[in-house]
Amino acid sequence: MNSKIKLAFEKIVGTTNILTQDLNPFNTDWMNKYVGSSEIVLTPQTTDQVSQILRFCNENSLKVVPQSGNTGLVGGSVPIKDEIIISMRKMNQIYEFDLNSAIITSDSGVILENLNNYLFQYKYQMPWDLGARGSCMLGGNISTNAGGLNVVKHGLLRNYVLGLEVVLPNGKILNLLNKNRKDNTGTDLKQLFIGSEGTLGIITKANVLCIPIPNEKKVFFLELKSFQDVIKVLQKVKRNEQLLAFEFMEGKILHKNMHRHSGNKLPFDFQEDKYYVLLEIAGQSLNVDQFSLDMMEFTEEIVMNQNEKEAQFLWKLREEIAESMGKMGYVLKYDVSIPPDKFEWLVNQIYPKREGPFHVYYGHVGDGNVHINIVFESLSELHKEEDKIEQKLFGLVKSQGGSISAEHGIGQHKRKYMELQKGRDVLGCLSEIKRLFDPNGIMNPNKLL
Ligand code: FAD
Ligand code: 2HG
Ligand code: ZN
Repeated sequence: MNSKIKLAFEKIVGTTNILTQDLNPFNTDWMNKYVGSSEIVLTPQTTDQVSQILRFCNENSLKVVPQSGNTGLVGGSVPIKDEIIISMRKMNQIYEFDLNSAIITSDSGVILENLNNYLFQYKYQMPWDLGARGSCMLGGNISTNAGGLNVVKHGLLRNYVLGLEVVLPNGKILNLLNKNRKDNTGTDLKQLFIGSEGTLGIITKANVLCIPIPNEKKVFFLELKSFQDVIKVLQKVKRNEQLLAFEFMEGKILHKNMHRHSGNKLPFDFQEDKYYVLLEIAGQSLNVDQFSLDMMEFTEEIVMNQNEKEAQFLWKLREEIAESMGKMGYVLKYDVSIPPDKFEWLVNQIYPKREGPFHVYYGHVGDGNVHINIVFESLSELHKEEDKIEQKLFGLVKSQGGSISAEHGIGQHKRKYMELQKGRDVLGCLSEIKRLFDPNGIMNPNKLL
């Protein structure tokens, strides 16, 4: 790193907020699939410091990558080459929670779990939840418009973000903060930054509408004989207002993960050729009996949690899948949207008779979002297969009116399929917006667009 540049950064953030050694964790993504070669990480502590950093970078054509928890799954949060990493981890102050409006105001570098811990005293919680909750941060969640485990009930993150503070690539601070539940004053500019994966500016603060912690909840685990039965259960329970989550898992992966739980009582002796569903209902005066009865039509046995510890264990079986796949090798991950009754068909098109490398499908069936994970022994093998699989998979998804990314985003992984997904006109329009905000192309280059 050029010493003049380093000196300029020292003037802005001080020596304690510059890292130049042991940068592997910042350069490498969560899957060990994308590795950059940045020589410097900046950890600003105020919006003004972020603004000064970006102004300096813009004037000197220095490229940057905003990074929060670095749990992203599309290579968006790590540099491709030697971009400067701006880590938001030290912008971690929660300012207030307003009990009248249920709106929280916070810095963007607060970890999702810490936001929930803070809100607990008010009996409120964040409106989204995901397995990465212990590391992912508010700004990362907003920049990816994260989905997660209870979208089926609460809908998407972007509906809950009421205000933002954003620093543009030229250093200008856009004050889009807003604590009004209703604000109908023209084009909603903040929406452009939600889900734009750090390509238009850096989110420094946010106002988020929170939701009450439900009085009661119940978690169910079901074993089913076929994927068609999964869909039948979905149809049966989807119109129930208390349905909070509807997650599907192939027996193949639950069976493989059984060794992880030798001391614990599993809900089932998981079979490779069976299909499993985790359901949660939440609210007041839960009608557990009626709900169980609805599901009994399609399953022989239902396991229900008896206490909070058991609920957490049932959820662990679902949430640990992503991590357990990573332990098996290098993983190609897909998170496509497609009608739920097409999940099995889609996987069978990619691997007829389910032959090929070890692969599983699972995910948020209640949202029409399936995750397909394919494991390879080496990164080179993965890269050899990647294009072939994607051309087929994304073509099929498109032919069914689906989306090549339901929740993880585009990052560097799916960038070349944006035209297939969006079409030329829409992509052209998005590129013009990018040029307007970032004419010098310094913000997270070669990601998304
Ligand atoms: P990062 O990974 O650091 O960054 C993500 C993107 O946002 C990058 O492009 C980065 O440049 C940009 N960015 C980060 N901070 C800012 C900022 N302040 N301003 C502007 N741009 C910024 N995702 C889901 O949607 N649903 C899930 O259910 C889900 N489950 C997961 C489970 C596990 C175990 C893991 C590892 C990941 C999971 N993810 C899931 C993916 C990931 O956690 C989400 O994308 C999350 O929102 C990323 O947050 P982060 O703080 O780690 O952001
Ligand atoms: C989940 O739902 C996450 O568990 C991760 O979105 C999915 O790793 C994956 O493919
Ligand atoms: Zn997911």
